[in-house]
Amino acid sequence: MRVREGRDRRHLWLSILLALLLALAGCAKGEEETAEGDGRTTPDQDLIVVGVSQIGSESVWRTANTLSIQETFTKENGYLLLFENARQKQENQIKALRSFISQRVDYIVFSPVVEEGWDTVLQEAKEAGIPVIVIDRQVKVRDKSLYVTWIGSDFVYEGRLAGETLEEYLRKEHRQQESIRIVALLGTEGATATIGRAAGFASVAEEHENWLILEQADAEFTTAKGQEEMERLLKKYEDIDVVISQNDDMTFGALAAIEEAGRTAGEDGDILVISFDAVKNALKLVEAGVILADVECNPNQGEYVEKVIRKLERGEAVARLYFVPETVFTKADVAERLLLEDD
Ligand code: GZL
Ligand code: ZN
Repeated sequence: MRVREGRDRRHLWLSILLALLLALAGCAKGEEETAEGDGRTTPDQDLIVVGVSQIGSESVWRTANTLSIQETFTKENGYLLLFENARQKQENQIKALRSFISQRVDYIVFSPVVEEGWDTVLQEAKEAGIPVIVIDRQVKVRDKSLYVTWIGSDFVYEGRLAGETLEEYLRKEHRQQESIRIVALLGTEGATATIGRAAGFASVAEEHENWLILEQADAEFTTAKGQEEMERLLKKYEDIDVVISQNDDMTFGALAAIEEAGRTAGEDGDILVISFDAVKNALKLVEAGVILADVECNPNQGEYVEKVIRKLERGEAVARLYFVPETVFTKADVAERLLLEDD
């Protein structure tokens, strides 16, 4: 999809809008805006306009994901970023995408809160000639040409990593025969992370007839719901051996509920907790032996999106999907990542 021809058409009135904004802000320095730092100047009308619709701010992971976008799409790097937070609502994302289309941005980037319901608005973006890059979670659309590429995590692989780490631990503890009673805290229903992580873990669990998944509770990726659902599960099942919690925010809530119920989490406790996202405060709990394992979910997608946009700007082909690199952390290997994250 040739992008450059469309730019001039779209940019005439955008730079008028921009000049107006700058004039209003009293900092209009005419066309040439000198970027601080490397002294490179990017005339406003040459900025690549990127409209980003972010799901919300439901989790520590999401905050890191937003930061990686905002740190990448700066004026110094040659971008004008239009950033919209949808507060977890699909209709807010669709509104944001429509506003990007009417503002004739150069690129649309978004993380879809759920997989279904995007065909119409993405068809409108296609008709407007605006390339769409999907990040993080995925969309289910009939016409695959409605987006250029998807960048994110291999969630099924993440789920398998959780299962294999539990397998490894139980083998080391000679608990392969014991009945292992498992509950799961699921993220947003219909989200790719939720679907993939559950499928990946199930593909390992089904290899062990002594593993019993008692219940999978919807806890929406938040701490509050994680605590609420864990309290309910602890009351309902007196013997829970393992909690598979699909993100660290729900894990923080679950740990509070476990403590409140007078139980203990961790290798020396009676409930093993496996989590996802590997945010810094959770990795500290891995190091302390409270969380058995934390599957990383790499939030730093901004730089990958930028590489794709640069390729599109050069008229180069891009792949249909890019998996970001990630691993799983246990007590044995969490120290070096924590050292790296130390500011
Ligand atoms: C995963 C992302 C999930 C995180 C949660 O890529 O979609 O959404 O695991 C976040 O923390 O809410
Ligand atoms: Zn048991």
